[in-house]
Amino acid sequence: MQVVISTRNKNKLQEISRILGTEGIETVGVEMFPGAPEIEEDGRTFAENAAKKALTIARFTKRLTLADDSGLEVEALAGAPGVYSARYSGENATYETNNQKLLAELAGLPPERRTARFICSVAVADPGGVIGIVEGEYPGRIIEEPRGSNGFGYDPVFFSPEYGKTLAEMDPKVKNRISHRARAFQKAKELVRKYQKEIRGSSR
Ligand code: ITT
Repeated sequence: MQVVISTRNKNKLQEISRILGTEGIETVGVEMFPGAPEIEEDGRTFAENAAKKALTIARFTKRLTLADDSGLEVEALAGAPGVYSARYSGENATYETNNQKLLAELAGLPPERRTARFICSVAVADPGGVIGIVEGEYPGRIIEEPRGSNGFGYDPVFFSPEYGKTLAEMDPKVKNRISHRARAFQKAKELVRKYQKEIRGSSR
């Protein structure tokens, strides 16, 4: 079974391929389909953006497609950066400038006021429509200085109390087992399985 992953983010594609690969679901990135449309992420929620990304690419590729929209919600910032996580520090944002902005916004706040969570919404769609949307989250807090070099995005400033380290200090294998993305894609796997069964059933 092959599914298309509607992302242009190589780090995300790698994590997703590893998560789904353990169940024998083969992934192919949207980059393999020349001319695939760029999708404007203009939804108000992660779920809306994930659904738009999955459906647009399912229609273009005519294949079962999974898309995730993910980001960081910081409690003291009323849920920001949220759906703007990728471009938090502006048009030319990099992971580093986003982390710098986040640390500046939280400067002076004590650890107990720096709680945050990563959220990941995954939508599954075929050319006929969206089949389902699931969500996973991972709780933690923002530390004062980046630590570690694994992962991507906000990983170096996101501390997991459960493991006593940042996600960037964590073995990627562990992150791929416990993260918001892992949790959401575990649920998405079930949707893919159900879809496979129904397709097989209806072609008999
Ligand atoms: P696509 O839209 O092509 O999938 P993207 O990087 O724009 O790629 P998102 O819209 O989902 O992806 O933005 C998610 C941003 O949230 C991402 O750029 C990171 O800054 C942050 N993020 C998401 N998951 C993360 C993770 O596991 N670790 C660290 N940061 C993460």
